[in-house]
Amino acid sequence: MINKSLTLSALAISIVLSGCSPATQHQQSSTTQQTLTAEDAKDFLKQSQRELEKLQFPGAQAAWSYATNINYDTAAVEAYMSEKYSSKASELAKEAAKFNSVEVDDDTRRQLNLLRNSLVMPPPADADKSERLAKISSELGGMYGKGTYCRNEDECFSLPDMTAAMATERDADLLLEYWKGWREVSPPMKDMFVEQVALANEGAKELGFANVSELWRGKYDMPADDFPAELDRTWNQVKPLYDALHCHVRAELGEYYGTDVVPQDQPIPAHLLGNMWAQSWGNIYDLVKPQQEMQVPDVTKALVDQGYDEIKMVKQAESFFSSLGFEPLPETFWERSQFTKPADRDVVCHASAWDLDDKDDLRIKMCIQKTGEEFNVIHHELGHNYYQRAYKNEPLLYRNSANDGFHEAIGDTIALSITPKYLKEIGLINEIPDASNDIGMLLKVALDKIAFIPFGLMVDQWRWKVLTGEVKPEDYNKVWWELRNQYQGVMAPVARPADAFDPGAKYHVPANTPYTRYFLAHILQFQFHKALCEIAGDEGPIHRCSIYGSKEAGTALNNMLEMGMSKPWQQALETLTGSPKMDASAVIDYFAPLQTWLDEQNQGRSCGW
Ligand code: X8Z
Ligand code: ZN
Repeated sequence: MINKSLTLSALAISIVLSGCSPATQHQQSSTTQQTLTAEDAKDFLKQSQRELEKLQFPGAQAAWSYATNINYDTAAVEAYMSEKYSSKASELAKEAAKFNSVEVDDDTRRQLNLLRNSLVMPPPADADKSERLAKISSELGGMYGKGTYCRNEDECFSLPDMTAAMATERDADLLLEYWKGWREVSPPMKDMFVEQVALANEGAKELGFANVSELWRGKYDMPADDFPAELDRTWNQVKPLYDALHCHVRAELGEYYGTDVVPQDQPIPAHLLGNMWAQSWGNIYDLVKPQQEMQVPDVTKALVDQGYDEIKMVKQAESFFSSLGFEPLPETFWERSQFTKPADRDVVCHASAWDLDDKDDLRIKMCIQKTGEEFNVIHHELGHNYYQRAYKNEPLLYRNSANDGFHEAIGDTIALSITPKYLKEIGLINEIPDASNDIGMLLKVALDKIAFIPFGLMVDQWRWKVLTGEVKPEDYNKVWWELRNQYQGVMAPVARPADAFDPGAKYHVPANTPYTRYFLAHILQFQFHKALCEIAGDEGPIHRCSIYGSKEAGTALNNMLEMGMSKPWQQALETLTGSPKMDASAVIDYFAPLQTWLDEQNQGRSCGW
């Protein structure tokens, strides 16, 4: 999550058009058009920016205080500020509609449109309902943050504890215990979630959207109804690689746990994949690795051996960005960030990056664990911070990424450059394994990145159905697992109880963070990496390329970041890659040797589910 989703979007801008249908809204604007000019529109945007900023920054501080110290009072202040911001933004969005029929330049039109659809959960005009929506949002986030699983009265586990256990434990019964245990956090969320959906849909309708799904799908510089086809197109490019990876992983897990635990003609049970949500599988590399001995750097071990602490991990990540020519992070970043889980209070441990004032008050909020996986997450979060800093001089409505997938892709792009060559350069390993070890390395990366892709897609396939009302509350969990099965080939390890609300056990559902962004990021980061490697003049295979130290690559990247949201994302993509089209062929190229290897391994196996 990034600061914008806590401010501009999650604080939910909405139009207050009490009792007005969209048709009335249009009529209203056409009657005022004679008196309003393009100049008026520009003035209006300037004034709106000033008014929003006044509420946005204290709102972000309230959100920060809550996320880093969950209690009764911080919850109240956060909900209060969030509501204040939304109602102001609503008023402005309503006024913006007056310019619907005024002839304005493209730039002005873009900003006026952004005012209308930067929302995530738009509140209804009714003040009580708007307050209730803010309160629910705040409470759901807190419930997730505070969540624990207690085995008995004196033995409780936090999510970071269980995340670590899911990564390293190999006892299927224990894994199942944690898997089920964490999912006890979400049934109490369900009623509020249902209410939230209804309230936000009411708000979306007042804005002229059919529902929140249409609003979410409408943020991609193309008609909302065309967007899902773009996702399908790219997913179909990657699917053969995913299917091959799935086949191999299922077969190896069947060898390890037995085919009674991992049936070879069914989806893979979700508790065995090294991750609480079975969303990335790199932690089970040792169970599925090639038979032939392969040297693959163990970054977790290297960090421990070299005595890295949490701060040193962040400093190391910062130095990568510095090597590209980005300015060091400000002193306040080090003073104000949350790097480790405080012992004395509840916090939201899920990693996020914040920009509190659109000047230079950048921070991350994490509960860092000393692992290679978290080293990547640190790069991910810093990517958000450097993006935020790069677009800070844009007008308020453009202070965001080209689309939300871009924001999620930047740090990951940098992390793709954490290659053996780079690890040697910074002294984390002593030798660069030769090319005969590449399959091991590619498999490790694919377990994280390729395994993630269908998960990145299915979360919002579920949410869109929920938000349109196509799926009713009584079927929420059933449809969740149908989609898990369909896209990922993953199944619940045990029959789920009637009151289960498993989507609520995934951070982004109670936090209302749209998830398609991560799917997009997992495609885009390979396009970015490929382009940056070319600019850096790296001539080797793309999976061995590191852009570390390339000022040329840094400048090219910054040129795109600086644009913020000022132009359609296709244009931002073209600025860096030379093409306006999202395209998974960079993914396919990157993993080409692995696809060949997987196909060989899978010969004679029956694949699919
Ligand atoms: O939520 C995140 C980031 C913060 S924006 C840590 N990610 C998704 C997740 O954890 O589910 C990164 C990858 C996917
Ligand atoms: Zn992120």
